[in-house]
Amino acid sequence: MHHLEHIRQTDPEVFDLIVNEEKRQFEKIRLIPSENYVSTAVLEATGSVFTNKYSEGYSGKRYYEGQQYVDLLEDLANKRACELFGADHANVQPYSGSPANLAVYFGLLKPGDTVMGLALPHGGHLTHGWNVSITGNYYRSVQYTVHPETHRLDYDYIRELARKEQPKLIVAGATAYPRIIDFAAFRSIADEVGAFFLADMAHIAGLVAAGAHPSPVPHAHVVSTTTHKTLRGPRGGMLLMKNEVAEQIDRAVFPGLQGGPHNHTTAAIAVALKEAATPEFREYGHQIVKNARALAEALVEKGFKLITGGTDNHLILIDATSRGTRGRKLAKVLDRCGIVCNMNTIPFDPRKPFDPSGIRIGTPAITSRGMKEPEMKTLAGFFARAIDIIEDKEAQAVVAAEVAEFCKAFPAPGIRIG
Ligand code: DSN
Repeated sequence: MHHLEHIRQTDPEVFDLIVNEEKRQFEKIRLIPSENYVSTAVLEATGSVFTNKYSEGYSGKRYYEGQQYVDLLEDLANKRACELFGADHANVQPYSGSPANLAVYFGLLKPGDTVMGLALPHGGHLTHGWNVSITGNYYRSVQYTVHPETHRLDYDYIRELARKEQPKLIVAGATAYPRIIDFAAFRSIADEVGAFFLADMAHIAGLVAAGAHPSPVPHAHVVSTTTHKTLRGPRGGMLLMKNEVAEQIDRAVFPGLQGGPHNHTTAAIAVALKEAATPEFREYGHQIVKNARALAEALVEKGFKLITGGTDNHLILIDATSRGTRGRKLAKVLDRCGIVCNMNTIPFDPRKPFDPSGIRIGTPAITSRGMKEPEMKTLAGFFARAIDIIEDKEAQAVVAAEVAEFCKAFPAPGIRIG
């Protein structure tokens, strides 16, 4: 019997789409740094009957009856989150990273207050105060950039800017920054100007859990994260807080921003947190970084210019113009070659966001498949070939077939084919 037999019977159209997506995820080298493969256990929890239950409120204080198991589940997820990250207090109800960040703004600020975050084109996130986001509209947003020459965070400049602008909230964290973030420095800047410090560790949560990146938890008033990137859980969000801000922020999540929590997601977060507390996960987190370093070195050898010259974490930002192309074009050609990444702006990009200079790649998903340093050299070889055949769609299809063959040796967690 097929593992999706019930969907096959009920809805063959959706069945086909899921099966095709499984095949795509199995046959491609997935390098989008915010994506991963969850375990079958996480998938089962996501598909569990907890999806049937409404639970507005918090454990012991709900607005619906029938919470005998939901309360135990949410308590368990919160306890595991606190233990794994050494936090005072956790909230696993945010639907994803953006609502988690919004809850922090809503809980700690008044509209019009000044917030300071890393500009989106320099590797920040929409919800760190970018102008098209609610966070750049309802608040007075001051954006910092990376250093014009090193393309790294410049803590002296950020401190100066904070002194001048007097933010109520400073946000650290990134979606396209390949270096370690000094969270202690951010906290000292926040303390100097009397600001709250929010660390958004969505991209690196799994590295932090594994001890492969310094933790923001001891330093930040509140840490936000998604649960589905390096942490390898379901799509969801989570907040880790100091006790002093916990009540305000919990109230901002519910009833401030959200109704009922997604209990099936809570179940899967609990499973993922258990998995992330194992020695195997520690090894996984360190291997993500080793793979990223090996891939960065191999790409440099093939003539690709990397922003900051390399990486300390899971992510690499490539300046595609260094190989005579541009981000959008290279991302599309790589996709046709069976290698999936995304176009991305590079710091001080002269090109537009929908046709930027760079591409962003990362190693969380391929490391989940057991790829190691030798495979990173093979991957860099595929990148170089993609450049050589950039206008030749037939040759790109040949590479895609080779990539699919290469992937067969690396079972993908949660994917039941191959
Ligand atoms: N969209 C996520 C990413 O790809 O980095 C950030 O929210």
